[in-house]
Amino acid sequence: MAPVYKSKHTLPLVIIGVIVAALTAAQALLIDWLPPAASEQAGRTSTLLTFLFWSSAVFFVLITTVIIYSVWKFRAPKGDMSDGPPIHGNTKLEIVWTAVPSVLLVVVAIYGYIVLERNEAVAADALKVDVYAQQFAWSYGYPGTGIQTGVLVVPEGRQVELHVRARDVIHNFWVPEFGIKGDAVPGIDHVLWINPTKVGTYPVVCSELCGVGHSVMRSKVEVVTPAAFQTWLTKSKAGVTQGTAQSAAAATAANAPAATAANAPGDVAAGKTVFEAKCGGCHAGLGTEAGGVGPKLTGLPLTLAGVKTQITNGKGIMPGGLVSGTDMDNVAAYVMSIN
Ligand code: HEC
Ligand SMILES: [Cu+2]
Repeated sequence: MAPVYKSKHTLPLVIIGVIVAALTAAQALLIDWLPPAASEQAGRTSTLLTFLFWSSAVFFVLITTVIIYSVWKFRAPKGDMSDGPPIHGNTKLEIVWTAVPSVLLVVVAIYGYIVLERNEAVAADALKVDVYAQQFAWSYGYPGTGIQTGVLVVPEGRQVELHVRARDVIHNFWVPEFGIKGDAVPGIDHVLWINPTKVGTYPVVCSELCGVGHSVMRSKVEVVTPAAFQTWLTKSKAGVTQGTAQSAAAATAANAPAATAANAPGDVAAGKTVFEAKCGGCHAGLGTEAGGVGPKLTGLPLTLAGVKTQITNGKGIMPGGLVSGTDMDNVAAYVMSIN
């Protein structure tokens, strides 16, 4: 029977190609490279990334296959010290390997531009939130409401316009699930747009080395339903709670006297929430464990007044003024309760 392949190179090239393609595809498909997208921006960016990845994968497989085959097939025999045959260019090949990447690059440039344009399209009803970064904590302000929190609360399905600022050194605001990150630079108002699509709690990470506490500079973003957001906003505005949307919901569910008692000055439970948001980055295990940037706060000769002075003024690496007012009373009460 006549051989079905046109050249003696075809079969080995196909075999090597299949193996390289299988290994490449396995890496692509078996590893979760990106977290599930929780914003419109993340969805577009990961589709672009998938397109880039698979176009690269095709060329990677083609080129690697030819290289592996050539290295094996055309290697110099043992003891052969002679030069290889002189080969001077191949016009057809050169045109092809210039034209194909050029077309691909233009396609990627246009596609990338479209994604960027859509990701940064500003909605008329965007919710403006100030994001403050400082060693080693995040805080958020809602302009016109007086609300300051340690957890970013945003409604699902509405654009959030984040104004990212730094109070000391350069930090970087990053929510992996949102597919967006941006530097917080002292003196610069860096604007990021995010359209959250999925209710849930996601981590906020500092992704710019900013000092000893960098690795613990974390906070949370809660994406809640528009109704829950309104409830949280109203409660927070009234100064009833400075906690999270969940605690606001809990306060709503509870009867009125309980809600009042839970937020009376010096409340330990409320203080714990504040501690988690503002102090937990440095004091590990909610202040009960060693190993953070700051010391373990149990078994120390602390006084309530001393703790408040320390929170106001700061000490060493610990910045002063992280909390004030009711939050200060509550967090001080929490510290005394674990001490
Ligand atoms: C940036 C990291 C950081 C943050 C954020 C932080 N601390 Fe500290 N904390 C420290 C360090 C470091 C010390 C030790 C300071 C020293 O003795 O030089 C400390 C010390 C303390 C002490 C005194 C312990 C003692 O030995 O007297 C208390 C109380 C305390 N922190 C409470 C808090 C509270 C409450 C918060 C939140 C409002 C907070 N810290 C936020 C880093 C931090
Ligand atoms: Cu940082």
